[in-house]
Amino acid sequence: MTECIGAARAITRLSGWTETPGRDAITKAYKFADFNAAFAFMTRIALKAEKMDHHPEWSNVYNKVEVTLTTHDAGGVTDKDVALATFMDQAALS
Ligand code: H2B
Repeated sequence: MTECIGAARAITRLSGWTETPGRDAITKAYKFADFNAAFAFMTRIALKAEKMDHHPEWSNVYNKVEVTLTTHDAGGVTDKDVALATFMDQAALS
């Protein structure tokens, strides 16, 4: 149903995202003022991910959140990943 567009194409539509080495996925590292800001970001993204039924691979260390997006069901990057990445970038600004 959801077609792979590939990481190379996806990152041309985004800012600050790179191709994840060794797999069809995209990665970005966000840095916030402190842990509180990082976790607030993650909370907003978690609610959106549930609504989309599309979930990030991510990790948090203090004020940093490292995110990898791919569509597991499709075996690579799809428009869903671009949509979630775009939402994340907007959420990180506010
Ligand atoms: N998230 C991501 N990133 N890729 C998927 O393929 C995916 C998902 N599939 N969240 C969803 C959940 C699927 O496993 C459930 C059953 O709808």
